[in-house]
Amino acid sequence: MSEARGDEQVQTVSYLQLVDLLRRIFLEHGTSPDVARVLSENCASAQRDGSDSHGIFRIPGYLSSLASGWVDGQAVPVVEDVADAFIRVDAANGFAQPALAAARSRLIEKVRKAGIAILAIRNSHHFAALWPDVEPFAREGLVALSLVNSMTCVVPHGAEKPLFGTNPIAFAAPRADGDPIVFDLATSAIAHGDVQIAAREGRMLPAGMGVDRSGKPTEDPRAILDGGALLPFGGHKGSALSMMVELLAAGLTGGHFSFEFDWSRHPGAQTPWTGQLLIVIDPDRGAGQSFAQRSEELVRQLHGAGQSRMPGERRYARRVQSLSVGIDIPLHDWQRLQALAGG
Ligand code: NDP
Ligand code: PYC
Repeated sequence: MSEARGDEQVQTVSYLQLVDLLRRIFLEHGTSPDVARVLSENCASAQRDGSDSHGIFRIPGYLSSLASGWVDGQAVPVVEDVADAFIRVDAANGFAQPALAAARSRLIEKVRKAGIAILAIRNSHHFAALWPDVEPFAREGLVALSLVNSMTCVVPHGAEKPLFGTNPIAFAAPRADGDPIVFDLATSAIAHGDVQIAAREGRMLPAGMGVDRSGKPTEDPRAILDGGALLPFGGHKGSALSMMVELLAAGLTGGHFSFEFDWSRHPGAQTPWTGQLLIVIDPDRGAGQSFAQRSEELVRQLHGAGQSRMPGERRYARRVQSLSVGIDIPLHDWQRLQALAGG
């Protein structure tokens, strides 16, 4: 049932209802059942946790990329076991999340045996939030770090034209008495998705996020999207991290750098064709004591020092709320999703 929330009519749905609708949409638009399952859970989790730039907002982009033939929704990832602590996956021009799913159990086996393992995914499209890729490892007591590069839209510090992608980094570590510590951040001053949302809502951005097509600083999201570009966060420091993401997510995996693919012949293509690196560590091989107790102590000290909000906590709070009272979706968005699923 829909109801009014302030000025807006919303439909409140359960997480499982949303997963089911998204799964039917992906199937209707040509993905395999496996891909539809993985992407629908990923996208519904982002919506559930309030990761608004990578929830249902992204569905039109997924579908137009699929329709353009740019990404293969039926791709079957090829997993190669290349060393004691190294797995490679060719995502076969499909999405990155099914590639991770295909290698995950072997990756964990290697981590348990060697103390650390690397997963290098190439020939892949990542169009989602990165935290869903790392948080589950921390829930199994492991530390995980992941990097993905995207599409050229960020001007490196001191440069004159865009080269880097928005290149997120996500990290997850277990805690003894709480949800894992997770951060997930674009190395650009703002994610491209948030610029699109601001443009759609007619909002200006804070200063320092981007430049217009002539390279002049602008707070207008439309000027950034219309031939302009983003800036790295934190000047030369964010720029160095973004460079590292290009090197590890693309250079090391065999994926494309953010500037290396040309989607101009695929009108409608929106999913970056790049690579992803995951490094997963068994932390108890380090100090030889319970890492989760040590991270708990760090959180205790951070709280004591006055930090009341840990990264990840906003999402966890939203998750609790979504799972208890449901996920509010603007009615017109819900109706559009139902139409995309074929009624
Ligand atoms: P944010 O700046 O919103 O948040 C970055 C991190 O900082 C989050 O872990 C967040 O926790 C935490 N955080 C935010 N505010 C505070 C605060 N006041 N105190 C403590 N911690 C805080 O993220 P971005 O806009 O940089 O990225 C948004 C999403 O876009 C990410 O999920 C990212 O993966 C995705 N993205 C994906 C790309 C791709 O190629 N697939 C490319 C670029 C971005 P919390 O989550 O709890 O808010
Ligand atoms: O929000 O910057 C972004 C982004 C790029 C690819 C997927 N999301």
